Amino acid sequence: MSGSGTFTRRHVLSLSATAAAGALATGFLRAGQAADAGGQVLPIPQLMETRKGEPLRLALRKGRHTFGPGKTAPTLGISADYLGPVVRVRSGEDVAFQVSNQLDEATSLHWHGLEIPSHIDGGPHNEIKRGATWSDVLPIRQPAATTWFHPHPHGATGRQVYGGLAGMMIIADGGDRERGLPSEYGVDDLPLILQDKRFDRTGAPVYNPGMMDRMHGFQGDALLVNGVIGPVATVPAGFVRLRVLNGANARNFNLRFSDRRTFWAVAGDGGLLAKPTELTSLLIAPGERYELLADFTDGRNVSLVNDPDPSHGTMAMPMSQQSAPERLMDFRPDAARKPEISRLPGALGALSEPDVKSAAAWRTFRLNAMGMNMGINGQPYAMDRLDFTAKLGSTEIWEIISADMPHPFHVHGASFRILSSNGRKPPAHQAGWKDVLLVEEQAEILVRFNQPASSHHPFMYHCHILEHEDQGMMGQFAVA
Ligand SMILES: [Cu+2]
Repeated sequence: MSGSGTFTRRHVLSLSATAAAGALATGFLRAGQAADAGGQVLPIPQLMETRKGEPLRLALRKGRHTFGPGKTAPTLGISADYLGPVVRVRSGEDVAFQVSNQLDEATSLHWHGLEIPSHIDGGPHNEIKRGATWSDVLPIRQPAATTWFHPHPHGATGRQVYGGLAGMMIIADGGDRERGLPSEYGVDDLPLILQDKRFDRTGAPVYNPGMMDRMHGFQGDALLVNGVIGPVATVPAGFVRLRVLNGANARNFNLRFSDRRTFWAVAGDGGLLAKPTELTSLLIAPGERYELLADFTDGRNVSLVNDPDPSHGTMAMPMSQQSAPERLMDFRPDAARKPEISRLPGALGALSEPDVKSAAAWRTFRLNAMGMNMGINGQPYAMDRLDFTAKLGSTEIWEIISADMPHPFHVHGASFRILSSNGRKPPAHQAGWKDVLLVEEQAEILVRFNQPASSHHPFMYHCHILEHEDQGMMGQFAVA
């Protein structure tokens, strides 16, 4: 068995005893650190909101951060030591941003999930040089959703995101109270940014992808929520909204509660579903977001756990080396805090059937490894090659084929509906608008092009396993 397998086994926790959750079984314990009996409190990123006449200022900078009971390590962050603030904007508003690059290298800041024109999308063509500041206004013209932002410089995205450069953006529309959805940030509306890391003996995160990591994506053996290992959240004993973002470089998370209680998906990448969708487990791929409702009305402590990844490629072999559930975090309902929401909401919004007949074109994208490169349709990404042009205002059907292993496929500046996935209709929680889809073998999506992109400044489509993206599993298109 490989070293990583041994390491994984070492921090599998007994799920029978949530009380034992304090035993943070990580590499840190090896370093002689005593485990904090309760685990760290779940960090809630600072909420940043728009104020009239003032741009939102984000600084991409170096920091120092403590991931668990261990030494503080050098990290990267966005106006923070690790990760960034949660930026909350309103649907319909124009939001001015100033993004300053205080790193030692060039970067960019991509607004993942925002439907905005390509010249402000923050892709590889939007380079922010070392020491420079990018300023522009983002017109928010889409429904309420959970989106995020992270660097996208070609070839360095994996390293920069792994270092800590990522933040969540919430698009709000003011309708949550009426819908009966929890919306008090940090109380019953919690951001959960899921990641994984490898640590060295000093507790510093390591990013040194070897050949196997470049093939399969760089996965860590310690699981993090909002930048810490095994945190604990105290929550009202009612319904709580969890805005889950998979911000890992390559790992799929397969979530469930330790007591197998049901929970509900209320939104996917692009916004609300028609109604809450009951689930007992949820697979979430890198780049994807789901808004979940968890029911803590029984007042019992419960853990969120990660089961082995069931996804498989054309070889029908599970990708996961993990063999047992691993604890992600604990929830402790506080009966003294009166819950704002104690009932499951009914209808959330209207969602029309995908209009397949309207499609103006059909395209096929085959995602494949090409020796030491990764590519799409036999070509690695080239910044000066335009792969195609879509018509502004049109829709197209795209067939995506994962030629070897599952790849999370992401499109910039355009949302899509899933028509089929491995030959089947999508499950209800994937029936809404999306911008990332884990393609295990083959999928068909209906993509809508509402935002313009010039040939000099195209939109990206790519695998969201960041090591694959950095090695060229990416293409670019204009919309005109
Ligand atoms: Cu991939």
